[in-house]
Amino acid sequence: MFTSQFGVLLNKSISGSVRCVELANLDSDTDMEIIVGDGTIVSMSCQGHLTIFESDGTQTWQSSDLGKTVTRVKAADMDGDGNMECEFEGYNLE
Ligand SMILES: [Ca+2]
Ligand SMILES: [Ca+2]
Repeated sequence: MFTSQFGVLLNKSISGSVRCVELANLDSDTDMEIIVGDGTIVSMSCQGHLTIFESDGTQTWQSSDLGKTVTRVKAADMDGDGNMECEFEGYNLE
């Protein structure tokens, strides 16, 4: 299953350089979603996004520019309400 999902990822392009990947079942169906954090340095400042793909490779969501290079992303039900949350870490050059 994981080999197939990463195979899908390798055939996708993302605006920035891929920095981190998380697999999580965000919508509680039968498939894992793929959460990708990216980052790019533009004019001595960092840009980055979180992008979510379905397990078949369909992009379903992308954040606006987070103003950081995303270095870590984690998905979990952090408040115990049954819905998944995502947290990320990132850095800028300042
Ligand atoms: Ca799912
Ligand atoms: Ca939750």
